Amino acid sequence: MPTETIFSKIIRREIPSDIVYQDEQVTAFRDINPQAPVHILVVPNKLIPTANDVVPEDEPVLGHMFVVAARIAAQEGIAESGYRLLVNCNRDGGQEVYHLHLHILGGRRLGPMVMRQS
Ligand code: DGP
Repeated sequence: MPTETIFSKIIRREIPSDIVYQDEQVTAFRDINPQAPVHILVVPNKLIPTANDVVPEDEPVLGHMFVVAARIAAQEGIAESGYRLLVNCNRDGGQEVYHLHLHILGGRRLGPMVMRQS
């Protein structure tokens, strides 16, 4: 069984967070450590630890995450100016919380997609 993270408690509203959207499939809330003026995480209510753990049965919820992200981007006023949707996977991807989530980042020019090697 995958191990629950803090996100499961947020989804169940057992700990406080700034939830901007929730339905039976996904929960979206503001990141505690925002990297841009708009930084919202869209999380499947079902615990999927990483992108590696996605299975064909998850296709509906994964598609729904994009539909919800587009709706939130419009609500936040960043749809036209643009934004970035991002999923980190495992150590090299910089994943910190092992409950799959889609970052919505926007509200400023975000710069290069990845850090350049020095
Ligand atoms: P990642 O590196 O892709 O696993 O991103 C995890 C994000 O989750 C990171 O930007 C900070 C955010 N985060 C971690 N703990 C909490 C929390 O308790 N509440 C909220 N709102 N965000 C959190």
